[in-house]
Amino acid sequence: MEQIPVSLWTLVAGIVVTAISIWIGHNHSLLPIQASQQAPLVDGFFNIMFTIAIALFLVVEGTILIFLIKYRRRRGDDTDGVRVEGNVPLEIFWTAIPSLIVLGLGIYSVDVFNRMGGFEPGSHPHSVAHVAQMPGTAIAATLNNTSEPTAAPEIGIGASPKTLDKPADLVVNVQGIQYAWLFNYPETGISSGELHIPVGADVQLNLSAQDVIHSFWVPNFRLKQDALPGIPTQLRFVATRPGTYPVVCAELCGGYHGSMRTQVVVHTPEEFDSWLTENQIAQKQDLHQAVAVSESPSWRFPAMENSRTRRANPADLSPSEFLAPHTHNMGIDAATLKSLVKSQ
Ligand SMILES: [Cu+2]
Repeated sequence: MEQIPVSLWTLVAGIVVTAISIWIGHNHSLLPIQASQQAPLVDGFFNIMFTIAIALFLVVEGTILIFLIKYRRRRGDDTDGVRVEGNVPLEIFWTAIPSLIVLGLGIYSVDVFNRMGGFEPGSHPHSVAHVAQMPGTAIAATLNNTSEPTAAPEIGIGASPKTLDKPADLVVNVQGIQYAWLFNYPETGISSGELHIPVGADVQLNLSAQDVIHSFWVPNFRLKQDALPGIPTQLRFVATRPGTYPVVCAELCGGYHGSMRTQVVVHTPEEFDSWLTENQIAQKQDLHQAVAVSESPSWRFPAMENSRTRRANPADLSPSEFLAPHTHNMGIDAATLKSLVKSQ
């Protein structure tokens, strides 16, 4: 042991720490499955930061452990420890290394943000064709109170350097309300409580909020964008993997914020086309029914209709009505719930 020089030990330790850090940094399962073109960019950045964090952790905690054992107080040793004044080269070294790391990460993050489209929101005017093909859809669009933008909003994640001069393949207007997401397809007049998109399409979401700030977050896409009352924002992306992924409101927006969830369904192009056709027909029928019973609550939110489960607007429900479906799973009956809500 004593014959091996410290420099050699340090070198070996350095190689081992580097190898372990890189392996863990690229083989952890902390993040959900990637489902958008932006996801690998974000994860590449995360993995580098995670690798550095693991290396730092191993160096700091490893040194503590070695010193705890090697320099422990021996039996009968009551002398003072060695007086250490400081070490200027060492201080310069451990200030310079973190500075370089932070600077490098900063530059890298700007590059990732640029490739995600963060620097080009609203870069090109995008006019949406919203002339309704069917007699009903024009009315539906008006009643859904969807604002129809003529240019892409200037805040958010916009075109990536690759898609800079092209309009998006599909535009969806997304409205956050307490406590739901409403999706409106201006080109077809479809309204939905879930986001349906084709895989591989360049999708542009135009986000708005009716009441308070909400945040549209799809963990599998690694994308999150605030929906602000009165200030349009956008989120442009390409989904790369068919499947169903959660959409979460990531901005505390009121009492039932936690239930403000829906899903994004990424279809194959054929599936998406049949979804479009099905829903255009279904909503046309709903509209005719709705005209007949104009005061039915579902009339105000045709968006909730397409899932065929008649859900009312959450904002119109009393707390106990809203909570009823959830309490079923908690073993609370309706009467208890009512008394609980009343006693608040
Ligand atoms: Cu919300």
